[in-house]
Amino acid sequence: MSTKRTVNGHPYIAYSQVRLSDEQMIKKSEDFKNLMANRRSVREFSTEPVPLSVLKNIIATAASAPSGANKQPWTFCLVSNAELKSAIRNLAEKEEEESYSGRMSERWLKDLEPLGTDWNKPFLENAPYLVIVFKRVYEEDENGKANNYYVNESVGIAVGFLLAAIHNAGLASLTHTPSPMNFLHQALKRPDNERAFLLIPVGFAEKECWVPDIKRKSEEEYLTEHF
Ligand code: IYR
Repeated sequence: MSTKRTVNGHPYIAYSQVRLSDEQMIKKSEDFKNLMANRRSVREFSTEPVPLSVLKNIIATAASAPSGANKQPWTFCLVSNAELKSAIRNLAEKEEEESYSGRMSERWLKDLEPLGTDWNKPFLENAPYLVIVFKRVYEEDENGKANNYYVNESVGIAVGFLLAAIHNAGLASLTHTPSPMNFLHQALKRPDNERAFLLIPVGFAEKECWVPDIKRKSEEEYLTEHF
């Protein structure tokens, strides 16, 4: 049997799904749930280096995510250069200092208190890698500009893949949202059609690292069943 055909003039390839037994499915889904339940956002990063090939694999996993009309509206900037990390830290801290000392509401600051965040962002220099995710709002060719579809949803899904891949590789991450983050556009010399989406330090947690004792919602809170 041929594994290639044409549908409405477009090339298709045969897709064969690996079929697991119920027992295998239950075991694998349980194992993955337990793996991901152990993921935590970390703010204390060690400066210990990480092999570049690990980061390449992680980013390739993220870039395999589904997207609106398969436009893959993302660019991942991988930063390890010390001067660039330091410049990004300075620019982020300038914005964050203004946010924490006036731009954020009292209620917001109160909500963040248990997480112990402030404007000081040493992890932007300490983590061996920063992954800065850009969304591509439109594409431009000789026929002009065309908006991409479901850009936030698509890039959000890719970041979900990214965070899972980072954790699966035994590394720590933080979803950092300096606000506003357009300074990243200039710092990384991105084109007009890109907007900064998220900044993710990646590396090993400090040997002694403390994270807040957060509670996750129970199944009764996050699931409604309609059988
Ligand atoms: N962007 C700031 C503030 C911040 C906001 C939320 I919502 C968080 O969950 C955590 C931090 C910062 O990165 O400190």
